[in-house]
Amino acid sequence: PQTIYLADYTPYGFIIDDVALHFDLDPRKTRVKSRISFRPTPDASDKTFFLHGENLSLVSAMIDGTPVSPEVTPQGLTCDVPDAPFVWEAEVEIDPMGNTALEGLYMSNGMYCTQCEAEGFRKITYYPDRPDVMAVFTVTINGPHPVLLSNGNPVSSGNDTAEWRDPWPKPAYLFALVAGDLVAHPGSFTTKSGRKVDLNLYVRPGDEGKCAFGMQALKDSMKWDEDVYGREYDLDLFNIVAVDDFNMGAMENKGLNIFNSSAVLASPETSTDMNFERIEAIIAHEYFHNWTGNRITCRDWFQLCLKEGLTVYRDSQFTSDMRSAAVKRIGDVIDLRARQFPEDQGPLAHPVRPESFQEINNFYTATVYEKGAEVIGMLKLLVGDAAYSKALDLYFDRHDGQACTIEDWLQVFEDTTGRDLGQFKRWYSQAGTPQLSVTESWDHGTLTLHFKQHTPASAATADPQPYVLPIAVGLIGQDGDEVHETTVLEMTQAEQSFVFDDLGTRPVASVLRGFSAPVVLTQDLSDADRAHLLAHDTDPFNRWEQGRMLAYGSLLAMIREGKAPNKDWLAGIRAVIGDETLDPAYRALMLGLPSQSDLARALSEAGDTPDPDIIYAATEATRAAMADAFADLLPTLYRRHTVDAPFEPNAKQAGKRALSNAALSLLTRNDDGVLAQEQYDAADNMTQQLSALANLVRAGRGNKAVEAFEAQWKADRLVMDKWFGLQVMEADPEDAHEVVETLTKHPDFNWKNPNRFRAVLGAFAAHHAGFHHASGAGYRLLADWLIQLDPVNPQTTARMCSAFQTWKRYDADRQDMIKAELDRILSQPGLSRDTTEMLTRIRG
Ligand code: BAL
Ligand code: ZN
Repeated sequence: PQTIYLADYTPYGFIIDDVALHFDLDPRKTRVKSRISFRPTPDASDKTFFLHGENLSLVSAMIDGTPVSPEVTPQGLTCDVPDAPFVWEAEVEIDPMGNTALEGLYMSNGMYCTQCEAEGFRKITYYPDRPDVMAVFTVTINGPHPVLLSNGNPVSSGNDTAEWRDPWPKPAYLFALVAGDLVAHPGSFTTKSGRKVDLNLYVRPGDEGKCAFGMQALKDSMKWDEDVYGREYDLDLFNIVAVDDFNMGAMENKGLNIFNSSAVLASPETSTDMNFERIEAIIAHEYFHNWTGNRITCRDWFQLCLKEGLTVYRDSQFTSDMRSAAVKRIGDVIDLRARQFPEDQGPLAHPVRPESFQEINNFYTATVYEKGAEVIGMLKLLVGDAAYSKALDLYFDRHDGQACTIEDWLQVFEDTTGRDLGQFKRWYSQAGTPQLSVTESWDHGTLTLHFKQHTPASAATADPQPYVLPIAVGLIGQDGDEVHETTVLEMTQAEQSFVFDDLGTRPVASVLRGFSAPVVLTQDLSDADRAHLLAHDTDPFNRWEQGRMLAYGSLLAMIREGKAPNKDWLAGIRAVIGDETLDPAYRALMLGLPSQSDLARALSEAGDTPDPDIIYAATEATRAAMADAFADLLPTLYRRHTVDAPFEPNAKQAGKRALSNAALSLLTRNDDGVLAQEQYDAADNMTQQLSALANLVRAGRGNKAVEAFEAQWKADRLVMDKWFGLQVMEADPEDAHEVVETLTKHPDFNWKNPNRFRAVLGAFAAHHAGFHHASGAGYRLLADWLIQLDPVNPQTTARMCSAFQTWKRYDADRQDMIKAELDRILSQPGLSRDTTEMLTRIRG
């Protein structure tokens, strides 16, 4: 496959003034007519007239009304064109029903829908399918469906026909079309300048009862973007459509967002508190793209982080404001370490702005999204809140309507603050997770912190140079009081020291507060100092972090030397979870442990070879020790935080449920599941029901509840995804691959549906000890399914290949078995470009 390089970017040779599309819908033979006004770009170096096009049957083509015969390849077409403005007209035929890759125009449960980002529009018609070509679209749709939607505002509609016009110039990746038998859940929002916007959430009949929460989240997002970023919505209408078959979470098409139904449909009976929070965040994310992505888009796909990093950052600010900032920050760091760190430390490492790719779909990664958001958080910390706001105002003023680069983005900060961001830019151009270490010296009231930073070389960055690191530090005195409030140190060298003086007695340094930079920190603190911070730190992130570091210490000592759990850590956690002045959601996080794959990463970072069985056993023994050490406290925690009031998906109730369910999971180890069964029988919401079910299955007495759950929820595909996933997640490592095999034979295992495939195979890949079973059965099973899915849906297959990215951590036998599976997949004839690129990079 061809590799595309950022360095090769050249502007397109033509400008498009206007696009008119006409669709005659048919499941197998949809006709698409296009009429596009082109004119040559003045001074363009490349005047080749090339239109992308894949899987299209060209019926006819004309230039200025005269038929032409373009040269057509599997990637697109070229044609001789006048050196003056001209009108291109073409008609193509496409097969939405046969489109199982879910890119372009496809069908899901009888409805038509589209996914054009990144390069799906070329499967709809011939077009310069690149984000820097922006145009105004008019769309007419003919088809026997009550609902016919496209971007922008409606122009007219009649029997089985509708016309739409989007006045905002946009790249083709933001095009959308939906047609089907859908029902609307309506709403409205009045913008700060008094314009009324009609809102609709379109769903399949039967899902009407799952719309209210999403609609409220949309209104909250619209208001928040006005209040915090001064951004107002710009059309008369905003539509969201829920679709069952969708590769991603959702898509920000202009005025017509299309959502994976799992990312928008919610009700107390069918959705957990975590689902509600995720749905609120994704609705916000897609809405926020209207300014950071749509009004200002990317010049090319290498700049993906320009819109994604910023929009993730914005949605995390929104969730922090709507819920608890501390809990959101801890959750984001857990997620970053679970998904981005392995990527950044393995064969798939790439800079936040990659410099080459074969298949752009493979770069919708945790690095581009989540590390991209961390980079923006650091920038804000370095320049301060006021300068950040000014820079953003300038960004929106200067670049509205443009397709931009990271250089444009950094320039607004340089112009606002007068800072030179040349070194900061390394966060965009270098791969790898920086390792930051800190040691201390103490001399008569003066504490000096000595920092060293080092970023390991990777395939993407051979010789990483030092970063600008904002390191937030505070000092906690021996009596537990803060003696120095948070200050942000700015580290720019490979080694650098910072001095704090006028201190009486030696304090404990609370370093990297709020996880102020995405690094791996090594701090030479004793367990006693960590316990002191766990008890007294005023920074909620670092307080949690010290508990986590003690947990790591305890677990790693058990894994390496068979030691018993650290009693001081257990005592420290006990004090925090029993402190009723603290937010229950925060205390629930304190009861969490590092995941088994995080432990494998920690062992591997320290030069050890992780044994998944030993890690599993140590985790289980530690959970048992927690259940024992907290035995007298858990029933009180459980009872006090069980919510009796009618279910509301707000942060307050959700936090209480999180704590009572965290208590339940330990209590179940002491009572064999009696309380879990009681909770299961009494549950009137999915948070309580699913948690009880998980505990029952884990306790080995879940058969009856698993059957009852299936009987109750058989008709609800989103709940059945949970049913499939839970049985995999809670399986004993010995049996996990057999559980997966059995589930894949279930009549409702519709493997072509990405949600269902991920529910089973994605959960299996995340089951550390089950997937890495010493027999290699897990590797074989996943490989078999990737081989089966690839011809049907390359994008989802390629994403799931990342399950193998950590293979070099493990022992020689496991490495050999994984390599054999990677080679077996790679040897399949006709393997997709997506999967080929991923596996070639992973294989190294
Ligand atoms: N743009 C693809 C989906 C998302 O990040 O919003
Ligand atoms: Zn996004």
